[in-house]
Amino acid sequence: TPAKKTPATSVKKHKPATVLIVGAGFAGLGTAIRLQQAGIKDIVILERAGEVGGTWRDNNYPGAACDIPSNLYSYSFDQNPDWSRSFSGSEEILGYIKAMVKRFDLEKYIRFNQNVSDLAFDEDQGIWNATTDQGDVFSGRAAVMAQGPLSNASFPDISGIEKYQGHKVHSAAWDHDYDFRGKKVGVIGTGASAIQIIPELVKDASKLTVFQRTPAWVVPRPDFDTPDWQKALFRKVPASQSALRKGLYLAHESMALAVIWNSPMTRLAERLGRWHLKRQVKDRWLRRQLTPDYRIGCKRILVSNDYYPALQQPNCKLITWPITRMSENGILTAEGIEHQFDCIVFATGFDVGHSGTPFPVRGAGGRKLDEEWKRGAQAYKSINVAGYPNLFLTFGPNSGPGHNSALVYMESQIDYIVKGVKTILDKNLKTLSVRGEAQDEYNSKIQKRLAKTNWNSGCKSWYLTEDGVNATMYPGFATQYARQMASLELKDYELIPA
Ligand code: N01
Repeated sequence: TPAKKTPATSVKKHKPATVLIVGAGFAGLGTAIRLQQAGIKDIVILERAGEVGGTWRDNNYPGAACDIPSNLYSYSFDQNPDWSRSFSGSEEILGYIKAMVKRFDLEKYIRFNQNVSDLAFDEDQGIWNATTDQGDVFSGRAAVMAQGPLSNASFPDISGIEKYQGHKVHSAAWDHDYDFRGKKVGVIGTGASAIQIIPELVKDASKLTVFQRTPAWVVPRPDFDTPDWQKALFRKVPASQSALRKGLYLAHESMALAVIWNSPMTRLAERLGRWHLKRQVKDRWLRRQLTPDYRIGCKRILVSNDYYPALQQPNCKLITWPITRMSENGILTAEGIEHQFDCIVFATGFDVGHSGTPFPVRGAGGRKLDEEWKRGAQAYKSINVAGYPNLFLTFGPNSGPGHNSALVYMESQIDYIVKGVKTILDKNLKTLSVRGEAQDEYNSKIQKRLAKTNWNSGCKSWYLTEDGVNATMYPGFATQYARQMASLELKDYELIPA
C-alpha cells in the first residue's frame, strides 16, 4: 500500500548511491544481500510502504499462503530450518522476510514511505534519478526495479461498480477491521487468491456467494506440519535441508512437462484434477459447473484441499451466471437476479502492467518504457532493456515461472544483477547498455517457443496481453533459465567508459 501522498513542497536531492533499488520485497532485499556479499554496500532501497515484505505484507487475507513448498520458496543462501509446515502461511513468510532484514542488517539501506513516481536516466552524469511522492530525488549509478509484477490490486471493469453502497474489500488490501461474522458476503473470482479466502470466509459469513467466470483446475495440496525431528535435523545438518530443497526443485522441474507443453504428462495432470474434483464433489451438477473447459496449465493451476469442500457448505452458493452489473445493493447476473450483500470481496487479481510500469521510466534520449512496451513488454534475458543503460529488472518480461518457485528464478536474476553492477564498477563504465539486436534476437526466440506452450492454447489469462502476446512467462525449465543467466555476455552490450 503506497504511503499517503503528501504534496511535495521542495525537492530534496540525496547523494547518489552505487545501486538504487525500488522495492523492499523478496527481490529488492535479496538483491541487496547479494550485492552486500559481493562487497557493494553503497545501496539505497526505496519502499513505498512503511514496512518490508511486498506481496507478503499486502496479501494477508484470511487463508493467505504459498502454494509452493516453503523449503523451495525461500532463498538458498538463507535457508530457514523452522518452517512450521510444508506450505507456509503469509504471516510466517513475512516473518522470514523480516528476520532476513535483521540477519543481513539491511534496514540501513531502506527509505520507507518513499513511493517512486518517476525514474529517469541522466545521460550526462550516467545516473538514474528516482523522484518520490515526498519530493525526494534518490540517485544511483545502477538502478534495480524490484517493485513486483503483481503489486497493484485490480478491480474489475463491471458496470455500476461505483454505485455499490456496501463494504468492498480487495484480496490484496484486506480490511482486517471488518467483521465478516453473520454477514452476507459475495466473492468475485475463483483464482489462486479466491480459493484460499473462500474456505476461511465460509466459516464466518452467514451466506457466502461465489461468482465464478471460469472454473479453474484444482489439484490436491500435500500440506502437513513439519515434525520437530525434521527441524532439529535441518538445524544440525543444513546439508539435509539442501538435499530436500534439491529434491523439491527437481520434482517441480518435472512438472514443466505437464504445465508448459502439451504432452502425456498434461493429460495425466488433467486426470489428477478430475479425480480430485470427483473425490471431493459428489453432486454431478456442481461438478459440471466446476469442470474446467481449457487445457491444464493454460492458466495457473490451483492447489487446494479445502476449496471444493467450502463450496459445498450449506451457507455457500456458487453462481456461474455472468455478472451483468452492480447495483447499490449488490450484483446482478444475466439470469436477471440481484444478489444483495453486506460486503463484496474482489479476488480479481492485479494490474499486471503488460505495457509498462507503475511509474514512468525514462531512458536514454527521453524514451519512455510504457510507450515502447505498448504492444507487449520486451527485454533481453528479462533483465535489461535496450536504451535503458545500467537498469536491471527483476521479474521483467517473460521471466514468470509456471511450474517452479519464483524465488529460484529470482536468485538467477539477482546474481545476474550483481554481475552487471560489478562489470560497471570493475571496468569503470559510465554505461552498460544491452544492444537492440541482442534483445530482438532473444525475444524472437522466446516468442517462437511460447507459441508452442499451453499458455497459448486458447484460454484467457493474465499471462497474455489483450492482443494475445505472452510477455510474462518463461517458456522453459528453471534450469534453462538459470543457465542463460549464468553468464553476462559482454558481446551483447555496449560499454561506454566513465
Ligand atoms: O488473481 P487472478 P489472483 N467478472 O487474476 C476473476 C499469484 N498468487 O489474485 O478466470 C468475474 O488469477 C477471474 O476470472 P477469469 C499467482 O501468480 C499466488 O487469484 O479471468 N470474474 C479469476 O477467477 C496468481 O496467478 C499465490 O475468468 C472476474 C479471478 O477474478 C496471481 O497471484 C496465491 C472478473 C482473478 O484471478 C493472481 O491470482 C494467490 C469479472 N469482471 C495469488 N474479473 C500463491 O500461493 C476477474 N475475475 C503463491
